[in-house]
Amino acid sequence: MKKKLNVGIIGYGFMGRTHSNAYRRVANFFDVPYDPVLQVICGLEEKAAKAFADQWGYPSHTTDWRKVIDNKKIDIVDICVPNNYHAEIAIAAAQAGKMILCEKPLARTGAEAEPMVQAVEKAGVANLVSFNYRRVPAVTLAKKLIDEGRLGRIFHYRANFLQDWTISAKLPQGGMGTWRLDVKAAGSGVTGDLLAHCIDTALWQNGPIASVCAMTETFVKERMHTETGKVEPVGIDDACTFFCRFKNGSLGNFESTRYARGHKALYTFEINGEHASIAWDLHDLHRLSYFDHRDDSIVRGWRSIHVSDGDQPYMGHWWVPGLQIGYEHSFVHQVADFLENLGKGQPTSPTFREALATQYVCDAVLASAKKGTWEQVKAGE
Ligand code: SOE
Repeated sequence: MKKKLNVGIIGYGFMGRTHSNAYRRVANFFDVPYDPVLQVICGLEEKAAKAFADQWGYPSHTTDWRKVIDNKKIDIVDICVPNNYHAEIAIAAAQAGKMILCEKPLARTGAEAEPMVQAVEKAGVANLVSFNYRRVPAVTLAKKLIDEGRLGRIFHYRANFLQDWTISAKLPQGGMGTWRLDVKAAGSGVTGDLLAHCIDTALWQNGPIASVCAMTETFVKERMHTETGKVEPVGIDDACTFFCRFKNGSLGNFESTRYARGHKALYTFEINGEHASIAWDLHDLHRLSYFDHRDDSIVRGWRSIHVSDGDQPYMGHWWVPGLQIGYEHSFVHQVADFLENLGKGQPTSPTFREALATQYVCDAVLASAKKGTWEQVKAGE
């Protein structure tokens, strides 16, 4: 019998669902050394928390996150609430000796994230930040190809994350569903919400970023605030574009917006190296485009790898070659890696400390946009 690990999830929104699904599925498909058991769901409203508990098979629910932390039975605290609550909950959970999974971004700023890193390291508890796209098999395969040296020296890294859901000026800021538009809750707009994904993937694949030069824009300057009922200034960045220099000498080019009509969640990246290039697109997430200049010239060209074979990352755990998986599986992979590493006494990437590096890049991007200058990125220790 595997040891059971009791899980308490704080937050029953979109991310609460992706994480609940991951804990439910993981042991069916991965031979993980522990059995995670959903024990308690916590959310703001009693009725919604109960409905969530019933739907996902949680034996209990609460509206008070401290009860999750104080519950001696709980081994893993999983944080799926707006960014302004991450620090307080994570620090309390670490002090109570709980393992922690925290949704991205780790916090609103680097300064807010630093004590979170200290708390988990002082308590010696396992910790992970949910940058789930790393664990889409095609993205993991891209990392493997880079690590194998197939691309050779890397010259360019470019990434986009485009959406269109906040174009209407009638959309409010604050509250369930629209807290991402409220700077007090989110910390920033597309930079912390979307570019943080691109930055995390880029740091993982291509190493540290040394300096950045950014511009941001807030297209809708005032929105009704759901909590005050008043029209208030909007403090988030609706769009952000930045250039950067990586420490390995390559150049980076990143863009994100919630004003690209027609794009719902178009995360793409392209990496150009001396010998080969790689491109990926979230809307076609199981495919990896790969060009290798060393191929015979008469057949040389971009190939589209359908990442679904058993010897490609994670895929041996799912169906049979040729049958693809989707977005939700990246969260299952994240929990699988976490449990597997836990069994070996190893950390799982990105830890809080590793995610702090992403936070520092976001800080530098926002500072650069504000001042109109190039900014050095604080080095993650
Ligand atoms: C925002 O719309 C959002 O849900 C992000 O918060 C997620 O991190 C991203 O994966 C999809 O878009």
